[in-house]
Amino acid sequence: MADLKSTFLKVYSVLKEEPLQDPAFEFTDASRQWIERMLDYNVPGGKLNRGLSVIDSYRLLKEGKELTEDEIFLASVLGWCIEWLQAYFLVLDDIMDNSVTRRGQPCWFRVPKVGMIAVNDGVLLRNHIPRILKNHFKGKSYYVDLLDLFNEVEFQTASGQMIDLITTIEGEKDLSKYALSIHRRIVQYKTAYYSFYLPVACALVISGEDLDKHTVVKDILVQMGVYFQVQDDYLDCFGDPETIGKVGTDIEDFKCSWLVVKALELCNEEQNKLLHEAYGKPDPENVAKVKALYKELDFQGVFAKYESQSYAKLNASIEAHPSKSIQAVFKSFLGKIYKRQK
Ligand code: DMA
Ligand code: MG
Ligand code: MG
Ligand code: MG
Repeated sequence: MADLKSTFLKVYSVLKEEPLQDPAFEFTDASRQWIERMLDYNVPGGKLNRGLSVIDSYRLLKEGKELTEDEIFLASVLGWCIEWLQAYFLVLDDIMDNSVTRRGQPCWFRVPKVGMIAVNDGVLLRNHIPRILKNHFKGKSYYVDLLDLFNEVEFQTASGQMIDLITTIEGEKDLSKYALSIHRRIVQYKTAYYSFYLPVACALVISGEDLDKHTVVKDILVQMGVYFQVQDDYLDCFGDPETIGKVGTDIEDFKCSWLVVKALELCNEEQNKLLHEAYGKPDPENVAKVKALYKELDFQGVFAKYESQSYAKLNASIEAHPSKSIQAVFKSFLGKIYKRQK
């Protein structure tokens, strides 16, 4: 695993040269330095779960047959395209969520002299993806399928981000609109497709599989992605910022988080009143009131129950899948996130 990660990181240092030497632009030293710093700051510093899962899944789909060096390289390129996509979404997400830190460092837009240049950096990160795909996959029979896959998933993610954001204005002063059904729609689109479906779909495409025949795979991965985002919502409030590398902002941002939806479900009249008054306010006193309320409602316990139930349900869906190799892909993914602290 440590070995896989270091192989994967070596591919980053190869791929990073491509946008720096892109013949379609006349680089100056300053612009090349900007891109290099921007990439190093935003692309490789995460857990790399999504990217590594492409290689991992590809290997499992091959059922024990060793991957060639070339196959590992191509799977790594796709893994990095997902990490690039993630970097693009996170750079913009942190601006929109008014976040402070990411991966244990200030959000990119908070770095001195970066500011709103980060918006264009996000656009550039996004533009690098089809260029990397072109450099490595043009001419392959599945090239268009890859382009189409990345386009579809990007659209779903951006649409999810939209509903995540507009729900906070629609919900203004009307917390009663927040429900599990809305939460599910938000997280399915903003997180599940790009974080769970995309890595496995990439592995399926390079294995020569037709994605249209794998709707069950998509459904299970979406279910897993929803579980993952509920964890993210939980960690936003109860995670250790040192460990998760970011400081939560969901309460301040009036987000339709799993926690607030659950709180609305479980609270009494008095607690409901407090929630309506304090939720979505930027000052630390109100945030502390909401957190205290979550603790009063025993959210550690409520979440632990959700976590074990989701795990059991996911395992049942996995066991029902006819292919042992696809089951192995799911199990590997689930094993990486079950009871995660970061
Ligand atoms: C993030 O949701 C979704 C995308 C597409 C980046 P979020 O704002 O809850 O993520 P985070 O907690 O990492 O800011
Ligand atoms: Mg965010
Ligand atoms: Mg967000
Ligand atoms: Mg979050």
